[in-house]
Amino acid sequence: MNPRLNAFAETLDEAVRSRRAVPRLTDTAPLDVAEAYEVQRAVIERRRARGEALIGVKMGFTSRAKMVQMGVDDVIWGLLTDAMLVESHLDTSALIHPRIEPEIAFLLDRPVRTPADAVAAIGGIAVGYEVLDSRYEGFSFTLADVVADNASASGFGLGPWHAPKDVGNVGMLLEIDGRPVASGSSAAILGDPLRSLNAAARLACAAGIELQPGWVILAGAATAAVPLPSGAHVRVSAAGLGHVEVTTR
Ligand code: OOG
Ligand code: MG
Repeated sequence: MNPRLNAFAETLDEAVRSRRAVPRLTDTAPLDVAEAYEVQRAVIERRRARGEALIGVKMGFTSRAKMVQMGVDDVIWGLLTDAMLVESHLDTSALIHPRIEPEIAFLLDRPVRTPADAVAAIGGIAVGYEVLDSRYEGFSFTLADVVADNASASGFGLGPWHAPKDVGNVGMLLEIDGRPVASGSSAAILGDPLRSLNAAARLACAAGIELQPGWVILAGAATAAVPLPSGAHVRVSAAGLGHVEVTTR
């Protein structure tokens, strides 16, 4: 691998492990978006070498709310590993400056070999949340920076799986300690989260990654993300999909 890109991967991997934010890569050397995806893959390869397994894909900036919040206006994607799956507790002291956002998740029960396979491969749908933790100082980045940083992915949690159904326009609510902090509709996700699944399938196929049975696809947040404090109780719900909760310390 190009030594500049390899050094970027090392920097980001080390930032996660040491819980210390780093300056934006693009402030230190040139980086285009295609190269940034190479860095992303190299960071994931390091995690795989430590025993983590790929279990899905996350989509980013699929809603206006997210694009406006972060000042980025292109859909991106990142990879999810088993170590990112949060059960019911999360230790925020292991993170730099975590944020949380409501998501719609798809579970695949068949491989997706071509984008046309995506919708028929849906085995379940759930409400979920994503914990973001940009490795960059000030949670600030350009498009290439955030792509290299695996789209800020840090953790995610899932509510109960439901049989495939229409989730094109369901109300979503994020509450912290009983107070509503973000709300919106799943329609904010590219008009329908199914479009995000299709986009994930297109991007994965183009990158030579086959989406596998058992993998989870996070369609992207319907609302802006909010800071995730320690000692908090978070609840994310979506109409018809129930809810998921997480307690932080
Ligand atoms: C990048 C990740 C965006 C989403 O759901 O739109 C994302 C970020 O906001 O730091 O996960
Ligand atoms: Mg997200």
